[in-house]
Amino acid sequence: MAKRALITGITGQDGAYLARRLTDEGYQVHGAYRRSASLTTWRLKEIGVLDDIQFEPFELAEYNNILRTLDRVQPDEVYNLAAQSFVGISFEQPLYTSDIDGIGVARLLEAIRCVDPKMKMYQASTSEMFGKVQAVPQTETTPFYPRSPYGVAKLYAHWMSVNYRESHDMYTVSGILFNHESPLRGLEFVTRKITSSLARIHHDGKGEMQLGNLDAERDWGFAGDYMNAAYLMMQQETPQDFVIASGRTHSVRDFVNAAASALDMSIEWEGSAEKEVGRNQKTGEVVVRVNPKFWRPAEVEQLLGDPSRARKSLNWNPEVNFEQLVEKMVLADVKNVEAGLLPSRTLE
Ligand code: NAP
Ligand code: G4F
Repeated sequence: MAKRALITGITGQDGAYLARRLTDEGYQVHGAYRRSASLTTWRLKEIGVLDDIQFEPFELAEYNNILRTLDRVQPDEVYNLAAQSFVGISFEQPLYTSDIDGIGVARLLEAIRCVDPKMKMYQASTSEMFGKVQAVPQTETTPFYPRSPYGVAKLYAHWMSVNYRESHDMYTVSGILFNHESPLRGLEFVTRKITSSLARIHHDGKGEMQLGNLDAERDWGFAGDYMNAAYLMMQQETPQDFVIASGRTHSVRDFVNAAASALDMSIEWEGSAEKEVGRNQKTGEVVVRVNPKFWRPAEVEQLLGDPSRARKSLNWNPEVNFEQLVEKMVLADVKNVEAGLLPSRTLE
């Protein structure tokens, strides 16, 4: 009989890639979605799995709804991808973020324990938990020091997952995933903001984008590779947490340069802090401006993960490197602009 999986956060970037991975493995996939005026199905459609998903209305704030969903679906594996996932907004909405990303995970773990503690659970932990990093590179044993309400909430969830594993002998695993991106990334995250803005500037022959901290460094990988790791973590004999990362780090400025170069554009930087601008070398026009509005009250300056344990124990081999990722995202956004698929104004 086909294995049954319940994916929370099915409408997000990772939900789409994981749904693809699991349907390819022959799973019956139940997608838990948050009810809203307009259900976001474009990612599932884009990746070709929309018709394979059985949708379940689901809300992490509602314990009884979680309980009834688990009871009805009886999944073998639960992948908890649902979250308020935008770090920036967590400074403005710390209580909501704590409730969904922190307590919401406790609700889910407790509901699994009640319905059937044999159900396996994957928790979407994050490199944001390392925050003000205590060692470089970060591994599974690096101490945590979160720098945002999002990171704090995720750290609570992370330890709850460990605690249920150790207290109740449940199969819970946390993937400590570093930033992972794709053409299906939300437009408010810096990578997609850059690729969509540059694609539009390239198409229109004019325009500029405003960014925050250009010096922040991230370890960026491809979402498809990272959801493959999530699947592999759930297939092990013994539940264990893993760092999933590329092992390379780049600044936001590097990302802009790489994205511009995929469009045969070269950027010249001048000035510093909020006075820094990036000019199109050919035309001299400003294409990047710094707007302090995008600076965060506390910043994670640099992330760099060491995925050695995952490579060895899971035999995890990512297929897309940084340069390929940037190119993939830029070319997809060039097509999106040409097809009129990008909104003319985005809320950043
Ligand atoms: P995403 O695109 O923002 O997707 C988040 C999903 O969670 C969406 O489907 C959203 O539904 C759902 N959701 C939000 N609040 C909910 C609630 N109260 N109840 C039920 N569902 C809710 O995020 P992602 O990039 O795919 O990331 C997936 C998970 O991995 C998240 O937990 C994120 O924090 C974590 N993570 C991501 C990265 C990364 O670099 N992408 C790295 C480490 C960890 P709507 O469509 O209704 O908004
Ligand atoms: O793309 P970001 O918003 O991602 P961030 O904050 O690293 O969070 C993402 O990765 C985490 C894993 O480490 C996930 F847990 C989380 O759910 C999310 O997927 O920002 C990346 C960096 C930051 O340092 C930010 O300050 O880019 C900097 N940045 C500079 N200008 C900007 C901008 N970020 C955004 N979103 N918009 C800007 O204009």
